[in-house]
Amino acid sequence: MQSIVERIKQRDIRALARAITMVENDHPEKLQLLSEIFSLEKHASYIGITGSPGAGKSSLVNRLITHLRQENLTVAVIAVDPTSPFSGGALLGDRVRMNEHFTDEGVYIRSMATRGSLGGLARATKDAIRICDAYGFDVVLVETVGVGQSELDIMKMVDTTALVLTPNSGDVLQIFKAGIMEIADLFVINKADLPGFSKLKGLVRELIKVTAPGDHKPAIVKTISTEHQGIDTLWEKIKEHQDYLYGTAAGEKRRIRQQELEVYELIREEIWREVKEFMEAHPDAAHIAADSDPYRLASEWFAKWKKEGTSRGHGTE
Ligand SMILES: Nc1nc2c(ncn2[C@@H]2O[C@H](COP(=O)(O)OP(=O)(O)OP(=O)(O)O)[C@@H](O)[C@H]2O)c(=O)[nH]1
Ligand SMILES: [Mg+2]
Repeated sequence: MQSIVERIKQRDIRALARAITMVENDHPEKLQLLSEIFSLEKHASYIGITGSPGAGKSSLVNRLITHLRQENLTVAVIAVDPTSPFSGGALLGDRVRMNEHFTDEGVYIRSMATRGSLGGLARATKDAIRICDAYGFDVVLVETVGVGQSELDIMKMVDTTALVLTPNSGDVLQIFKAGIMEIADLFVINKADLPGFSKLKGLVRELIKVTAPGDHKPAIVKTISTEHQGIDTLWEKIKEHQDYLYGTAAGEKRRIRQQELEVYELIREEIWREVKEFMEAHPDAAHIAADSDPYRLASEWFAKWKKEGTSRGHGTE
């Protein structure tokens, strides 16, 4: 364990990859690893890029990488595709689109797979972000497809989330979905070369008026990623949002809230791990029938675990 963390400190890229695989596979020593990782010095900005399939997220990420490298910033990209169990397809596509950065040592691109992680893909992704941060990247970009629960979870952890929309795609419906306004720190209207840009911008502007009464109104950025247009503005707006987060009381409050949510989530995951192990090792464990009363069983098992399981001590594996 120590050696992996040591190697990460020494910027061994293979140790970084190995650590991410450990969190993906829910390795038994995961929490210890992450705790050690967390104690390392970090300073990365966490940026989320989300939006529907084909909106141009990878193209934007690719352009952003180029822009950030020109500013001498190092970048880790984590591509998440919850629809694919192995993310092979997503990675292949991204390899094509981010090809030019593959030999650059200041850029690391990784796609996340679900595998067996107890906390799911969202949990593993959050851990991977932290690992990239500890390694020393200046910016961690997270690309997720769509706006399902898993993406919302991931986006709650990043500093700044950009929602990518495209004109004439019915995309605007996305922003009416529950939770999306809450996480969109800025809107990117990509493919602005296609007709319908002004209409979409008007709609988004109206929506922001109604739903974001706070002191930080999300910006709307126009991009044409295929023509390198708007990327510098996008980065500027991301930085403005970072200034808000790290330079105002409201931003500070939001960061504390994010941290709280993460602690609760980790506790939930740890309790579940222990209860599950307890149940599986218990002689009566298999007695759940199709017509069992789930409420009664859940409270009985929880009570049983509290009584017998917690007193037996930990580390049963
Ligand atoms: N006309 C136009 N096409 C674009 C623009 N940006 C991206 N595209 C095209 O849109 C397609 C999808 O781009 P991607 O970057 O793969 O989109 P994505 O959101 O990463 O897609 P998934 O990861 O599959 O969800 C590609 O064919 C791009 O060339 C743009 O600004 N204008
Ligand atoms: Mg993509």
